[in-house]
Amino acid sequence: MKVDLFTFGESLSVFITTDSDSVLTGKFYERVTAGAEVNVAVALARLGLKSKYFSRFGQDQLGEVMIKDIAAEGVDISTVKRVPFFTGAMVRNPGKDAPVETTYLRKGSAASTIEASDISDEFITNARWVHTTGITCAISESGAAAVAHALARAKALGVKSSFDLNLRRKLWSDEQAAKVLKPLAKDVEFLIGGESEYEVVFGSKDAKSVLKDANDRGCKIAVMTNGDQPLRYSINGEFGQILPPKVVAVDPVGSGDAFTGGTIAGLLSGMDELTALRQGSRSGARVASMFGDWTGLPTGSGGVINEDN
Ligand code: KDG
Repeated sequence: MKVDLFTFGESLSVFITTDSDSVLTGKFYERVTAGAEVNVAVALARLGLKSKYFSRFGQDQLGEVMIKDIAAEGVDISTVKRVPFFTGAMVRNPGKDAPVETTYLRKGSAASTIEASDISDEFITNARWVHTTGITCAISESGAAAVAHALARAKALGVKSSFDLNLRRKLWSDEQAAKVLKPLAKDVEFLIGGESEYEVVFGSKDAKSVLKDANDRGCKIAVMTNGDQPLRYSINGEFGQILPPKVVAVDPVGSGDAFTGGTIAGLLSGMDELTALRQGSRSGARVASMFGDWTGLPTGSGGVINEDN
């Protein structure tokens, strides 16, 4: 059956201290499932659309519980692979009084063995939209090849796609990231990045010129996010900005994915680009106002946020 979104990447078990705002002193942890791509898949499912997510998980208990968490959100996870490597994790503090500090336990993880042959044409032709991120490119060379393959096949098969630069400086150097990500940031319907991500990949954070440059590279909707500050966009050469709804920021982690998911869902529901970006911005702000990557993801139907959110 046709799905609205196909995405793939690494899901992590995120261990967050509950008794202290530092991993250095915390003794108790809450575990949740998250990851840039799966967050987008869940964002669409919450809005009543059909998401399919692929990853490789370890043959371990963390893999098992994470698959259950994702399936419980209504995301189609039926074609994931279980491989003889460990399931990745991340350890962090909640960031209530101190800045969020993250540690990854993911080098050599199950998901880092994702490869281009995992992404069959069937996954792509059975979807209305394909979403990828720079994180999959950072976790391994085979992951980067899988992203390049998925974007190329989506283009060849006429399926709309998006690419979130999602630079993770703990995973690779700026030079490595720019070399791999720049050639991928082209010919997508929707390109997303933060100010410093554009600076690393495109060598400039001047929103007007760098977003126009992205349009010229075939990215129809190019967006530069900036936390709770106005997000800048350029749609086919038309530049503008959107002020995100004001909220008390509790946990910004995951809000970028909520923005992306809310926007893609809006576009798939038939909204014009600007209305879809506004919906994305609303979704991102809501997630930032609550703790956790999935907690604040709004509900809706047909890709449109319900008014009571
Ligand atoms: O975008 C939110 C992600 O950063 C978080 O869920 C963990 O995927 C993650 C990562 O690689 O940092």
